[in-house]
Amino acid sequence: MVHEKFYELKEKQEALLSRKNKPDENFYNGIYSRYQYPVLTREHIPLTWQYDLDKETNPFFEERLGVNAVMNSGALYLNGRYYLVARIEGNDRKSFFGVAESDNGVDGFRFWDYPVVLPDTCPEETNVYDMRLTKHEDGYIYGVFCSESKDTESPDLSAAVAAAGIVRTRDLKTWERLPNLVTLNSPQQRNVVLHPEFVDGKYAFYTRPMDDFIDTGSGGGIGFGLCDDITHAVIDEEKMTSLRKYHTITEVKNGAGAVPIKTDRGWIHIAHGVRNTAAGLRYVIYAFATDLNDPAKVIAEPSGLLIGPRGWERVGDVSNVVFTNGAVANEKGEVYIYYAASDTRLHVAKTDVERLADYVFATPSDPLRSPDCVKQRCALIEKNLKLLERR
Ligand code: M1P
Repeated sequence: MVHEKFYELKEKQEALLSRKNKPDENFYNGIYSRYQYPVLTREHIPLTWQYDLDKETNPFFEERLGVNAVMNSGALYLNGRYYLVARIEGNDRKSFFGVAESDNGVDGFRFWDYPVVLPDTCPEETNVYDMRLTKHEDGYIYGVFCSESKDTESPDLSAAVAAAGIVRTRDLKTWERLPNLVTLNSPQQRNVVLHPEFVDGKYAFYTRPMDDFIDTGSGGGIGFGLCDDITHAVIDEEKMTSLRKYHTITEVKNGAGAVPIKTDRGWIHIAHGVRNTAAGLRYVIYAFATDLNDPAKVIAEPSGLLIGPRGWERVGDVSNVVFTNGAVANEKGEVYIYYAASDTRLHVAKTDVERLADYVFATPSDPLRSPDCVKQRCALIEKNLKLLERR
């Protein structure tokens, strides 16, 4: 017999799932609107994933397999629908993926009946997370994610190794696992993104070379590499694209985020940058553009952050973090940027291709020194005051 508590919780959850989301009227920057409510939280997880509904075996209706957080999600726009492959973290700290679907991209996301079951081909793999979904011109949808294993060479119990796992699918239901990406010059990789088009007839990846699991060490920023065969992906040379820079939002590290969006002015990338503070690492989202014919060549770099953690976004399991691994553009040119707050829940920001391109190409770049930043700001003020005087 189904426990009566299930129906009570189900009704509450239904209210949450059918709640309409609206732009937050208290936020304005002209670049995007932030939405009032998160699009996915732990409360969106089907009760059947967490509870044994049977009153006989679960008389107190206790959570048996709890979910701690729903966050960094790959995104895909397909045949008029919005799909998120969310990172779901169980109470046991292990992450896995679940597909949630909506018809408008800002609310009504519902998880499918089962989480994603990936082929279990790597016995040493302990944790998987942060899938980027690329609809590639070869016809497949690829998922590139972090595949984490224990570092068996180190006596430190926390020592781990990060690699880029690769899967592909045509329907987000059946997944084929391919061997992990091999980068000959970088011992570890995280935040790897597959470019949606062939470059010089090859598969192209944005990488994030790292010497260590947490510290990127000598890794200078976001890399870019080509490989002939995605079924045995090997990159022998990584060029650098968006660089880490002293006293900027990318000083400690950065990483590719969403699959780049193609515009007539260039590829727009939405990535993350990390700096250190007395309160720990602060993660923000930034944007840049690369050349249409050479997607490794940065052609526009607006100064500073695009999305920073604000208000309640600043608080969660890993506070002061916003992180994206999914954004989509639909046929109307609307852009939905899915970003997780503090490794706890997933939000959406909405803009459009024209507005985003204007931001990327018209925002001045970071002059890197306070005196030059003041000059930059004074030039803006002077222009504005002259304009106001003429009225
Ligand atoms: O905790 C913040 C983020 O930390 C990692 O990002 P990076 O590799 O740039 O440090 C990722 O593990 C990400 O999942 C997480 O949100």
